[in-house]
Amino acid sequence: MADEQTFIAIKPDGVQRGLIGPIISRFENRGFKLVAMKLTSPSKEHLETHYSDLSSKPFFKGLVSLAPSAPWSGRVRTSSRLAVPSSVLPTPLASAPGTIRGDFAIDVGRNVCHGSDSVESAKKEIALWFTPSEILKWTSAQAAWVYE
Ligand code: YYY
Ligand code: MG
Repeated sequence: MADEQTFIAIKPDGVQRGLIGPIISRFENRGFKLVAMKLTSPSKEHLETHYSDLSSKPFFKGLVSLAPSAPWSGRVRTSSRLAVPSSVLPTPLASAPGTIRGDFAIDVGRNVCHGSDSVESAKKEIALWFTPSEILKWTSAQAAWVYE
């Protein structure tokens, strides 16, 4: 049974390219359960907090304006394989076909989505983007057909 939550953000390039639906479908199709979602235009300060671990990187200033973002109930390692965090494989070129970045992205600064890279960072990110009351508790009728 799912006992982890992950945080996925579709970035402005993903929104502009009309990929909200296709990206959400990837997670639904894999068996993830959506527990909260918002369409938002975060402040620079909010994004600086989200990406605080990257503050010394040369590309830090360019990381602005994320858009819709969502925590999903499922397994973080599975969600990472859907998105492929660039901390391990920085370029979409290195992302395998079949992953979101591997199918939809070419350049690292236009990699269409963010995905938490660990259970620990997912907890921090969900707390940064959502209040506890925004996270829905619901039972998916599919759960027994997704998890053994
Ligand atoms: O978690 P993930 O998004 O896969 O990568 P991070 O290493 O955390 O970097 C966050 C974000 O920064 C990445 O999605 C694009 C951007 N970025 C960049 O523009 N140029 C790089 N060389 C590395 C990362
Ligand atoms: Mg990261």
